[in-house]
Amino acid sequence: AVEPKILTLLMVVQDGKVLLGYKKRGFGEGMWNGFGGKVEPGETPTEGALRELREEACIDATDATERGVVTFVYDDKPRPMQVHIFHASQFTGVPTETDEMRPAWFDLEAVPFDKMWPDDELWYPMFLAGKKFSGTFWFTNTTTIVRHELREVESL
Ligand code: 6U4
Ligand code: NA
Ligand code: NA
Repeated sequence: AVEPKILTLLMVVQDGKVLLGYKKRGFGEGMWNGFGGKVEPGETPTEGALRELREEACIDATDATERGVVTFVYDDKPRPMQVHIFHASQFTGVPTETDEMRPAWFDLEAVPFDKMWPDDELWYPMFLAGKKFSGTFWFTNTTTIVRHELREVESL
């Protein structure tokens, strides 16, 4: 089996809003998403998630917890992506636009799912309810889900 690439995704949720970033370049360009990227050699997923948040939004999360592990299999990518998904509600600093991301707060009732990865609409309900979850999504043409598995888990 091909080893997956390990990536992170972190959403800050505070006062009934979620902080997302408009991805200005690279994979997922033109969509809103949490902050994240590839975990580097020698880093834990938590360390990678906090570093990517700092690089992309200029803030430091102080209470990040892992909530999900989701694998994305893209028909046009040689390796699946295993994404460790984190929740935070507290941070220091001021969310600031970077070369990669333009941050904005969205009401939890108005998350822009039509401008996000299509899997997000499926796992956000569990994420926002404070549940832990695990799953796999298989894609064709980069953004069309052909099959998925998703379940709540006791621990990750
Ligand atoms: P470099 O190449 O270093 O600038 P890096 O920031 O390390 O990039 P990037 O931005 O390519 O990595 O990482 C992709 C981001 O997109 C990660 O946060 C994971 C996330 N992602 C990938 N597929 C996704 C999907 N189907 N749904 C989702 N997030 C996804 O919500
Ligand atoms: Na990134
Ligand atoms: Na990176």
